[in-house]
Amino acid sequence: MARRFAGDRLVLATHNAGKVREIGELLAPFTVEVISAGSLGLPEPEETGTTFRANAELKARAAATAANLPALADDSGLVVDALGGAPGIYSARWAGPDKDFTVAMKRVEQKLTGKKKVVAHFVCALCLAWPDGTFETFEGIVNGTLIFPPRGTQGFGYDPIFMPAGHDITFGEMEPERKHAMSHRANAFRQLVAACFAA
Ligand code: ITT
Repeated sequence: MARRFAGDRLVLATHNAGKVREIGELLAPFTVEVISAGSLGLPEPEETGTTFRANAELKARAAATAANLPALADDSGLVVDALGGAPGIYSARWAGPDKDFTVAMKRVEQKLTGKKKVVAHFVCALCLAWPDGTFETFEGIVNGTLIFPPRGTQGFGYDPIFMPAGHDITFGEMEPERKHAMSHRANAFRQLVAACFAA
């Protein structure tokens, strides 16, 4: 049995503005006050894990301890089979110190050297941790293909090159509500809600 979330305040342990927006939208139906990591001045822990799950747990547990409140962290990324799973857990790092995802998407395109239909998936691990050290983790994925050049200005990160399976537009071209109906993050979030939030 997963531990239930009984509080009314939650720290969102991410410094990524795209995630803050999306997780904020997913949490909107719940009566919980969301406190940003930035407003508490929480440091960004070094992501030393070798899996999405491990990195989500490390970030959530560090934030819960530092803030003395339950904390929710997200570790996610783009997994490209033809690149041996890259950029994977290093998805943020491929954007370089300036966090420029035009650069990151270009790097992916260059490494694919002209391959046309490339399958890929996004992964999202969400971890809810409590100050006493307990935590619950959930993972979601969404399958799709990559398309170049990038399309659309919605979303964030690698969204403009990712076309979810069964759709003919990229996440970058999709309204947020449609992305939330199928995304890796929404998928992990549904599991979290069912296990920890639902009555
Ligand atoms: P935090 O650790 O502070 O949460 P981060 O950006 O460093 O922020 P990650 O290490 O989890 O987070 O990096 C994941 C990267 O994968 C992220 O920077 C995005 O570029 C990309 N990514 C994750 N989810 C995505 C989505 O829904 N759409 C597009 N790109 C996504």
